[in-house]
Amino acid sequence: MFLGLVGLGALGVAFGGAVQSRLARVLGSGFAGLLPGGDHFRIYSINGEFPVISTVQYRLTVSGLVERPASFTFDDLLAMPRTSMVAAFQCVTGWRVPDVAWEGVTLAHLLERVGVHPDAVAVTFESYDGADTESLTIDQARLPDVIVAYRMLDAPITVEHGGPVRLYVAPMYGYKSLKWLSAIRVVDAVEPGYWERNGYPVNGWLDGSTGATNPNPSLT
Ligand SMILES: Nc1nc2c(c(=O)[nH]1)N[C@H]1C(S)=C(S)[C@@H](COP(=O)(O)O)O[C@H]1N2
Ligand SMILES: [Mo]
Repeated sequence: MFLGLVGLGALGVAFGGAVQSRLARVLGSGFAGLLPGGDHFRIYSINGEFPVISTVQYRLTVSGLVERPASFTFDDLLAMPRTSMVAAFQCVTGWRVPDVAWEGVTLAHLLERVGVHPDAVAVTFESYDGADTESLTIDQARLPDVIVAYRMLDAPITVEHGGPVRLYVAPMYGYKSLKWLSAIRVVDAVEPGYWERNGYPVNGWLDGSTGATNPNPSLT
């Protein structure tokens, strides 16, 4: 009985999140920040999709200006050096969740594995939802607190939070932390992502959040 109730509670949270994201889309993302309950993640999906990908099916392709294009499995990622951190998550609309546990492999390590060409300028990201895209400069991508995450909140990343693998960009606003990460491409110019084409700054830098220094402060 107790277990049954716990299960139901979790379902309610997932369902509430999906409804919330639809409301947020209808009313504009600013609305999400006005919803009651501080310190809670609001669950977002641009197109209402919550792609369900098992860890067995999961692939992360890395291509573009690299020596050794690759398609990594979930187990490949687990076998790489593990980075964990506890850091806040902050949406540009105002909500913030402090002290979130994250675990994964640094993007810097992945880039090292595939061998980035010296003329690379930026990195772009694609999602299994077919809607979200993001980008970072190559220097931002190499920061030690930018990770390809496979655990969050001390558990495997749930579907609604973008599992099995999402990006976590600690020094920037939450919109940089693309969910359901499917592909990484190393490119020769910064390509503004979905949220940037809709008005958010390409830079997305959170001043003073992690003590890191923005390697590309002139980007707007
Ligand atoms: N694929 C995808 N990634 C996404 C988003 C999205 O809608 N789709 N929303 C972004 C925004 S604006 C925020 S604040 C966070 C929210 O993460 P959460 O849904 O796990 O709370 O995800 C980011 N990554
Ligand atoms: Mo956000």
